Amino acid sequence: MGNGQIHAINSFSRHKVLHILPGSIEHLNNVLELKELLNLNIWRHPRMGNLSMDVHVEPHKLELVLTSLQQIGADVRVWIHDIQQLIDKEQKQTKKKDTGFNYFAYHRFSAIKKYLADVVTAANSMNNVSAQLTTIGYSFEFREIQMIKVSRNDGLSRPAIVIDGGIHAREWISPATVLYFIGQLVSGDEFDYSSKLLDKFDWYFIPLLNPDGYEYSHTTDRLWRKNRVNHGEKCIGVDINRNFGYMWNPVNNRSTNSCSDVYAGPFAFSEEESFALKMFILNNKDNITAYLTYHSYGQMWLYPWGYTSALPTDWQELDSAATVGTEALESLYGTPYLAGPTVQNFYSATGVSEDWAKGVANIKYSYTIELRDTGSFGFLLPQDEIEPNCRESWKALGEFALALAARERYKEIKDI
Ligand code: 0X9
Ligand code: ZN
Repeated sequence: MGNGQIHAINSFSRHKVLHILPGSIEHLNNVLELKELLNLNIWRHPRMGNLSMDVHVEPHKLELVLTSLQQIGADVRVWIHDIQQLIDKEQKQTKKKDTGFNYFAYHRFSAIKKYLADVVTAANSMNNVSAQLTTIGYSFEFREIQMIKVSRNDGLSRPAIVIDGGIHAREWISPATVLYFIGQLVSGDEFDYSSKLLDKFDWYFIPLLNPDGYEYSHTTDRLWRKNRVNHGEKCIGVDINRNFGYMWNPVNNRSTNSCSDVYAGPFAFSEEESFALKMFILNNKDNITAYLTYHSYGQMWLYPWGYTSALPTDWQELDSAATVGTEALESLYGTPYLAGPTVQNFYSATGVSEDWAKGVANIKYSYTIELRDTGSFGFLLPQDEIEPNCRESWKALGEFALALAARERYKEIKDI
């Protein structure tokens, strides 16, 4: 694969995702050793209290993996039989719409760029909303990293909520969700949140933080995760969500292998994408109440810390606000979401944006949100799930933000 061309059709044909359930920590360690040895790609990591994981296995490794798992004594189920079949299914399901932007399809970088420009034009013809587009940085391949600010146009400054998407290239549902949020806020929404949300907050969206990786996942390798930087090392790409400068790559947890999917980079903020977000946030940090970074998959609303099982002192406030979000989300279609601390519910990782936003930029309400699903399709979420995913996520965001606004008001009243 490579050279920016469309990858060979059926390049993931007969590739499987195995759902592995080790019976004990010892089994788990054996499975993780096997994963290192055979260079397998983990789609979903084990966590405290749930040792199961989803692992991508290429056809030529399958037999060896299955016999090794049998020897280890770990339970295994074939979760996805043929990754390529899901990729084909995902591509086919674009709903045709006659006019305007189709929120319920996955789009390329250029279409997203055009959409954002159109939003600005549309907002400028309204009399109570303003949308401003800025480029907060350029990727390694020189694509714009765009940020759109949506606010009332009365010249007042309000507490800000910052939302990003697309840190990980293959998680296509993430930018799709953030684009939907922008549309709802600017043009109005079915739940009547937009007007209230604009009265309470200034909104900053970076829908596609990793444009190079995203394009590569469209043209060449659907399962690409990192950016496309070339640091002159063996392999291309850094995991932007390991590159933030808080607890960056501590010695006991080093990911110095450039070929790893979670390579942390040569130094903290070595990457244009993480650096751009850092500069924007630091320049505005006193106004920012919440930072939400959208990923997939797992259906979770997670708060710090991501690097340790310790909790921040104000974790209960973060927990109750997250729960407002997940309960609102579930009320629409009953999609189960878990609200909780990252390490207890997921796995620990260092240099993640959620930790940096709280630990360094001091943003109180910092969350990683893992969108649909729980593994049936994983990163290859079919396009017919975009709409329900977006509607429920918007409901969650609306209720969450209104709950924060109510708290802020309570604080102001107390301060008087
Ligand atoms: O590993 C990540 O960067 C995030 N998950 S994903 O499957 N979208 O790649 C999670 C980041 C949250 N923090 C920690 N897990 N520590
Ligand atoms: Zn992710």
